[in-house]
Amino acid sequence: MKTTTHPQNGNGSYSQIFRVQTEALRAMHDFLSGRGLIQLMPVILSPITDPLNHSVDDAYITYNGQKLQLTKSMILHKQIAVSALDTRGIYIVSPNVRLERVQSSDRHLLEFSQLDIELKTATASEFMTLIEDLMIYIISQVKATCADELEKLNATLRIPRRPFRTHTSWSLLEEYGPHYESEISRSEDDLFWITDFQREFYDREDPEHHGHYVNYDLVYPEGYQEALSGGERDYEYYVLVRKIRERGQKLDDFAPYLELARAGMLGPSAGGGLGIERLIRFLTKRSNICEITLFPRIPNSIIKI
Ligand code: ASN
Repeated sequence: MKTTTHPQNGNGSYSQIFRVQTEALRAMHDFLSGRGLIQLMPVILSPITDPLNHSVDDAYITYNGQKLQLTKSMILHKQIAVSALDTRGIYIVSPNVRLERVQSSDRHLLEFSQLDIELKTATASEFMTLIEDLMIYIISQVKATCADELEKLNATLRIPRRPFRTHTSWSLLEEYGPHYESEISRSEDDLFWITDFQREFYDREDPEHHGHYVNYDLVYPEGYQEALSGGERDYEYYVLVRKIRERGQKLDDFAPYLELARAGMLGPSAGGGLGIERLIRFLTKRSNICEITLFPRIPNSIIKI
């Protein structure tokens, strides 16, 4: 088992990297608040969290006899919040803990930050348009404010052109096989979308095409892979119950969320989550995600500090 060293990158580039991060976060807040979205604070402890589409070890704590999980993503709270509030949409910079089982990876951290966004009553295409504008804005702002830093980091950024190209997951599976996302990420030179994945119960099933989903991943070019994943949401009690059962998951694990659904307190929305460390890795063109965090939590290694 590896032991993580500190600091990780050892090449004096932290100050440039964190300046890029600061400007990227500023651009994110300016853009989203300018579009009328409101910022919420994160939730870290809850009896419910995202079941995810891949298995990780659960991070539980017990408090006052109650078993609580650390947040894997704020999807369920995000859906509840956007339904309750009178707003166009919400965003949260949220810490996520995912105790990954991968042996080694240049793009996974056990603890990372996710920019979670959810738009009330939006369609997938409205959400995707917002994200295209957001990514163009962040990249343009970083290019304009961090020219020296990018030069020192030897990072060249292209401003992507709209609309971003779109592929379906099943057409890519046919063309490239099971590792299609990494393969196509290497061959594209602009950000692009992959749509229609079979995954978590909260992503909306396409009512017109059985077995298809109204969801998406935004993917970086040059081999940097996934930027954001999300979808339109299912919110009706009986639909959610059927889909949780179909996935072999327990209704009890989502009881407070399902109670709200049964009371009609969830509504239609579309959203997604953008990994902040992956964004900074892409903007600074670092090869390994642990180069852009001071205290990296790397899968399958000892955490020293
Ligand atoms: N953030 C994602 C979403 O909004 C969920 C996730 O991270 N698994 O759909």
